[in-house]
Amino acid sequence: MLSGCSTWPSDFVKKYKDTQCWQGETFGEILRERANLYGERIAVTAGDLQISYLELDHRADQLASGLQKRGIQKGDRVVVQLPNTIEFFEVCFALFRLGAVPVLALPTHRYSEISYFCGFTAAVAYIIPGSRHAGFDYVSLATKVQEETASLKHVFVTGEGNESGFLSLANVYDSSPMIEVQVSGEDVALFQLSGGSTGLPKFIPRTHNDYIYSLRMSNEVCQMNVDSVYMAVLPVAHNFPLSSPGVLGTLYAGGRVVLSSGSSPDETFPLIEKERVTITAMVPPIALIWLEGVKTRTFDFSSLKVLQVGGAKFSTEMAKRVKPSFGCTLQQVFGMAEGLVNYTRLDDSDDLIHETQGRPMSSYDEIRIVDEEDQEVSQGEAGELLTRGPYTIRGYYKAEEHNARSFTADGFYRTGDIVRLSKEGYIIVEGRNKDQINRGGEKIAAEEVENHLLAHPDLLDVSIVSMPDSFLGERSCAFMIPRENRPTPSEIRRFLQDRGLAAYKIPDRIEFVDKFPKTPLGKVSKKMLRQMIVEKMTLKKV
Ligand code: OOB
Repeated sequence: MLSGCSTWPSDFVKKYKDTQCWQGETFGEILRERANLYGERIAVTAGDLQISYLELDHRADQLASGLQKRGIQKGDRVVVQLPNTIEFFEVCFALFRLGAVPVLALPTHRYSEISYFCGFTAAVAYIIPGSRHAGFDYVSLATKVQEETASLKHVFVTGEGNESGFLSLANVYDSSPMIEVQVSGEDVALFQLSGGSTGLPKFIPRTHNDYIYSLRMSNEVCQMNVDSVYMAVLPVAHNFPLSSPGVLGTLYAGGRVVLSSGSSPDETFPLIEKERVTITAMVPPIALIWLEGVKTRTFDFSSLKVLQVGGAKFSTEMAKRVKPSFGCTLQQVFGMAEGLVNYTRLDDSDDLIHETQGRPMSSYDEIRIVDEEDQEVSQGEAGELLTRGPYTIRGYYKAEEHNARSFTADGFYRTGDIVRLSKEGYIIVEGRNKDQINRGGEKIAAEEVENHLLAHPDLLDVSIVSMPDSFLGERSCAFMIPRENRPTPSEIRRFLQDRGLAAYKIPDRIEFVDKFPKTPLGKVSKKMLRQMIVEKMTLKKV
């Protein structure tokens, strides 16, 4: 395995192989098999563009060959920051074939995140959209990052036309065959990024074996098959639309992926009708917009069978509106890039679908719900969810110290989620004991943003907490103790933007205080800060 990654102990490896969870398949081989099986059938549609299984297979080969000629080898890390385009698939499958490891950045990541991803993983290449995407100039970002990152030999840009000075990916495809690379199921296929609760994001190594197993199980639970049409609304680099069952599950099943460039009803509803979409996935705020949007628009949703909602808690009240509004089954999805994914089942009772976040997709998933002393709570009580299983990692990449805290001695991942079990054994997410804000599915590690703010010369101390929000579920609120000069909130926001922090991490609200409330042990009490902001918001409403 890639150095810096923790593998499963040998008895677990044996168990997961004996039970056929891990079948030794790799993504490179899967695409080849699907191309043989489905040939001219369309694999991915994006606007007016489409690519068949056969073409995707060829294009991935040619790109792998070209990347290989430029020195990209097995185990090399490549930061991939692409929107929902066909190139995303060609790039990922080319890298899978080479045994190189895509580090899947989100399109919203900026200098602060990207420079860290490239530097920490010692990435050899960074792949970006060539033209401005969503108003952002990735070329300038890449220029700066490459100047500062010694390992970064290549920046490749996708799309038509290229005045950046970087090499166009289109010129890398090479029809001479690549030198075959031995890639095994146990190799790392890709790096997902953790939502995180500490100062810096963590890298999540997912192997071919474990990730493909998660696709197989997801496909079974979500009843994916060759007739499935999955519409990707969320950015495909994220674990949910990538693998639960997402775009990769769809390709595994021989179905068709439809890429949407946005999530608004105006973009997605006509696409559902036109492409006869059968399944799609979203975070709760998008579901809310859809539920409102459907009131004033008439489209044919009859092809839509499953609407998945996950990434953050979906309220029971909203959940109840899905079936009457769209005539399809709601599926709640509670997952994490580290592994474990819970689904409500398509034939579950309405009560389970409305009120719970599902149950683990695999019978080999082990879960424990524990109190602060790591003792299992009694049935129905709330506690922290710990998990281990055939597709849950045993450690983050090169993060020994952090791993010692995030995993138990016997390999359970501490999710930081507070959950309880319903009487049917389904999980209900109650809250969280990690220092994170879940802003409509986008995760913000409080400490990461606090560290940026502590670099501000006029701030003495900072503490960031969540505050309730009717649309996003939560937003972030930064409490600050200023020094002599008190900066204005807009100065602070600009400061963070100038440091290249992704926009969704910039605090929604800023509150100045003289001191922080403390716990009896003298630590800043985030609980009391959360109460303070709720009280302030309630007072304002009255
Ligand atoms: C998904 O993955 P991540 O890595 O962005 O975030 C994981 C965390 C969970 O630990 C939990 O705190 C929260 O997001 N979460 C939910 C939830 N789904 C995720 N909290 C409440 N209700 C839910 N339904 O978010 C992710 C990965 C794969 C599939 C789906 C979501």
